[in-house]
Amino acid sequence: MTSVSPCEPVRETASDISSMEIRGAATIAAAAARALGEQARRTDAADPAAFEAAMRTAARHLYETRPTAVSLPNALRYVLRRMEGNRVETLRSSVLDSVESFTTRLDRAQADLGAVGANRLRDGDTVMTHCHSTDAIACIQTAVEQGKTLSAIVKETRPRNQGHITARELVEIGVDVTLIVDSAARRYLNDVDHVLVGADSIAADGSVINKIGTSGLAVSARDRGTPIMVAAQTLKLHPATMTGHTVEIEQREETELIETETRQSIGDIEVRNPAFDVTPPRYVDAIVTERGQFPPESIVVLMRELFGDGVAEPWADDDPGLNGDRTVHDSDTASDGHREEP
Ligand code: RUB
Repeated sequence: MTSVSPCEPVRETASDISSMEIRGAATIAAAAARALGEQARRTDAADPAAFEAAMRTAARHLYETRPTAVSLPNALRYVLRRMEGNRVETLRSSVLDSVESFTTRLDRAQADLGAVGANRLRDGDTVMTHCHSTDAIACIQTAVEQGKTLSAIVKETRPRNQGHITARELVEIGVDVTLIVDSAARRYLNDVDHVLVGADSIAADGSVINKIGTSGLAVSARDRGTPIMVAAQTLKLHPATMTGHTVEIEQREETELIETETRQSIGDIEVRNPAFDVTPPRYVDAIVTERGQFPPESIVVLMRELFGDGVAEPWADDDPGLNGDRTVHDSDTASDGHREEP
């Protein structure tokens, strides 16, 4: 089989995901789906087999960018599984249609999830956030639109300070924001009514894989009796974890933590920079999705309903797959390869 290199927009999107110009699980999924659409538009394939091969190559290229957010393989799966036809033009239009339906579903899911999450927030509540999650912000935004006044204590989220993005967006929607260093979280938990975070993957056992620091925050919050709410559309459900696969935790560049010169001046040290961690289900009170809220232990029921017992891996020529070949460490999850309604 001839291997064609992905088109420019696919390579650019992949590069932006790797460098985190495009970041956050839902945003990555939407960008990857749109990039597949560009590939479909630009593929000058002579026959259906060549078109399909080009699409799979593009999907693999996108897949290999970041390993932890299952929204990425779920998005790729959603689009590729709906690729059908025995002519190039039919295949192309099926991909373009599914890219559009995927992005529409994504927006609708976030709005629906926001309404469910907003019901948990009362007028006058204070929320503590970690990292930047569009799903979490959707809950706050909907609550504000319902007329509730909310305050937020926003963890800066080292090393990349995604908390600054959260702070800016919350200010824009009229929330009072207090920014804190990550290590101050426990000190402020007494002032907080909810911890509200997003997820990159949710494993079949209800474990939540999210930005590094989430698990420590959840343990402290449980110690203080503060409820921990995870906002995660079903795109974040990791179907491969149903069959025992684990979720790979991305290790990022050491230079995100410390400049080379400073490091050399310290001496012979190891530097580790895991981007995500795993919060066990016992520390999570509710997983808020567009299908309602779930205790983490019951998320597997929803996962089975959405994915069945298996996970197709249509980007692989001979099917090693986007999810199946990833080793997960402590847990795994999430996606949107949904078998489901149109
Ligand atoms: C982002 C992160 C977010 C989830 C959910 O990590 O951990 O909490 O991706 O985001 P990074 P969303 O900045 O390393 O991508 O709710 O927007 O999908």
